[in-house]
Amino acid sequence: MFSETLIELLKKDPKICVLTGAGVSAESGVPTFRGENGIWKKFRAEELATVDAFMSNPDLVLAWYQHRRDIIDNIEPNPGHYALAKMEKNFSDFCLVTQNVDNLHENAGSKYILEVHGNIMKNKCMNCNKPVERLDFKEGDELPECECGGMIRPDVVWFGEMLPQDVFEEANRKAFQCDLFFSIGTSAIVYPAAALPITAKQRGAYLVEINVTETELSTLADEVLLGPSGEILPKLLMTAGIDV
Ligand code: BJW
Ligand code: ZN
Repeated sequence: MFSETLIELLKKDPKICVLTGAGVSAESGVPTFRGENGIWKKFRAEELATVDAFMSNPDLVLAWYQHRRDIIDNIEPNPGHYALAKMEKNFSDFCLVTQNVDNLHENAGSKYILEVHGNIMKNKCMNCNKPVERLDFKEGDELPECECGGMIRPDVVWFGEMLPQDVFEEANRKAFQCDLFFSIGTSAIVYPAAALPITAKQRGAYLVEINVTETELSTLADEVLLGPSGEILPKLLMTAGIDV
């Protein structure tokens, strides 16, 4: 199932950079964004995850985020998250970049996480940027407001918005420098995060994709491991002799 090249590389303590997406959390019960699973009340992510959607229908967008927080509150990390936390401990240069906003990597014990699309548990004022830790919103509730009068929104990155600059720069640096890059559970279509595996490959890294289906990245990858990340990652570590 795994190439000898990959197993031999893993035994040499390579510099590793991992990019995760919604598929990594799917086995925990978090819906992905795209595909049949990704539709909430007939809306696609592209219709809800924008400033325009929030400004024209804040109730709807806040209710979507509340729905997702409610799911996350009741689930656990899966073996894929735990395997990645284990990798961080086993390799001397390991960087986990996640597009996920669900905290599951942290809950699984990963320490050094670059959250390039923010975190759904955090909120902020649209006007003064003041952080607001937790928001519980029910449809029909009055809209939450900051003391400055600004609207409160989830502290995540919507389409058309810049990613947190320092976080993304660090992710880019790690992709640039790594020997081995894993793109896991992501459709790899949302930029600039989707550029990270391409950067790594162009800089000479060995590129491995783990996904239940092929993606636009598959033709560029050196190795595509088809299957659920919660099954493949623990098997990979076991095959490479990394204690799981
Ligand atoms: C499994 C599995 C299992 C299932 N095991 N695998 C035209 C061309 C190029 C770019 C653009 C363009 N038009 C606009 C853009 C830019 C835009 C973009 O990339 N759009 C594309 C859709 C075309 N990007 C942006 O706007 C970004 N900002 C930006 O570019 O700033 C510069 C700028 C400024 C001003 C003006 C213009 C540009 C920001 C992007 C922000 C994305 N935000 C979201 C929401 C975050 C908050 C939230 O969670 O609500 O991020 S959208 C959503 O997509 C979310 C995700 O992080 C992101 C990626 O999705 P992901 O994780 O890949 O999930 P899925 O569902 O797509 O895929 C899941 C995968 O898992 C699938 O492949 C399954 O097969 C697999 N899977 N089960 C393994 N068990
Ligand atoms: Zn404010």
